[in-house]
Amino acid sequence: MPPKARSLEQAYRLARERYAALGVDTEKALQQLARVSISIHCWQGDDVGGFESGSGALGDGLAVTGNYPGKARTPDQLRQDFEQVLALVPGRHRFNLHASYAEMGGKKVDRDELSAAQFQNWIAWAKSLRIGLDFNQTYFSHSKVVGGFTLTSPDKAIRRFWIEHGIRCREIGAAFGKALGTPCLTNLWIPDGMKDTPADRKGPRERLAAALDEIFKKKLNPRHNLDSVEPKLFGIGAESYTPGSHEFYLGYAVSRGTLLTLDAGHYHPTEGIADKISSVLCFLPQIALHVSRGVRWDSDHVVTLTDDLQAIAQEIVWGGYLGRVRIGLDYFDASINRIAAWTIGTRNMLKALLLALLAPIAQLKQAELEGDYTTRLALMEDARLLPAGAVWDYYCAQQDVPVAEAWLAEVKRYEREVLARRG
Ligand code: RNT
Ligand code: ZN
Repeated sequence: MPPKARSLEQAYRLARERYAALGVDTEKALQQLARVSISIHCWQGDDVGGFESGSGALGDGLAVTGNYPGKARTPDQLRQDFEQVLALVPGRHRFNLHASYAEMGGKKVDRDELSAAQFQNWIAWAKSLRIGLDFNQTYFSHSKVVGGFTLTSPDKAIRRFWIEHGIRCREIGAAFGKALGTPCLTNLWIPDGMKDTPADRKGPRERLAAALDEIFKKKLNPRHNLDSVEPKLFGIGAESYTPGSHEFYLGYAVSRGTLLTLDAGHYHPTEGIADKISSVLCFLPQIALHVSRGVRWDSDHVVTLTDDLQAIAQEIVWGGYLGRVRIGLDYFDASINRIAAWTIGTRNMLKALLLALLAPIAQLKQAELEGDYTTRLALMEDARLLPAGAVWDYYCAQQDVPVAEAWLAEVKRYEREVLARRG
């Protein structure tokens, strides 16, 4: 065994003993972690650009800042970049596509005409990598987003166009799930809202509920496609009113049996999503997450290992919800190397889950039951500096991906050999 591998093993062995003394089984934690699939978003790779020609620039409530060189400009480049990410992240994960990543094959296919035909390359690629795909309707960057409205538009023809888009995307999701043998989550988010105080808050919401009912009318096999709806408090140009608010979609999901997507950036700046998980899971069998990091607003910064992130992971793990929460990422930073942005965020999500898996949760819950909040707080705080890093390094080595910061050298090499040559 090379000396580096030996010291890694030794550090792990010591860590395992330290955790065992607290009643925590590190082997079991790693087995559980290895079963978690993160749905990694395609849109970090190309600044939410997509591949339709002739569609508008990014807009309709989304903004990306930065112009770091080497952005993927073709589907093949995006696939190549994502394969590099997969080589740097331990575990088996999923790829989350947007409808705007359709490959038109030279034809003009508008969003209300899309079918699985435009996604055959994606399906074949996912199959070859043995990964699952998730999907999203794309209700932005398009000329039919009129006045900031899609499904809530007062114009029936606009609503009809976007309803058709919603229906088509569910069929595409089902085709993904069927071809890949793992249910596709098709997530619906619309940018609709108003900059200033509306006179009618009810009308757009009633139109939205009716439009959604049309989109979800056809029952699809849940082994192929699962639907989710994503609420939001506000957006750029929609500061005063968003019809698709949290209450709106929570009611919708519970009454119609869809999933609900909690995005970490979609609430008041100090309002986390961690506390919502066990609340909504009292009433919904499954939910989805868009793990993101807002800085002062829904800015979609790269996910870092914050207290917020750890709280989300703790809720999922400590609540026993790993099988009921579909964890996805949602951020886009064009000011740094995009492969690094993807890798940092995904590795952080996994680290947060590992920390939660390694916490002495049985003791914490026991102390709480006994009303011994002193012990609960003391244990929680001491747990922060337990040797989780050694367990993480061991896991990366076991999963055959770079240990600790070694992944960065790989990204730098890829930047020199691939990204820098893109011009
Ligand atoms: C926007 C939503 C939505 C998008 C992606 C690109 O605020 O979070 O999920 O970020 O669909
Ligand atoms: Zn989101």
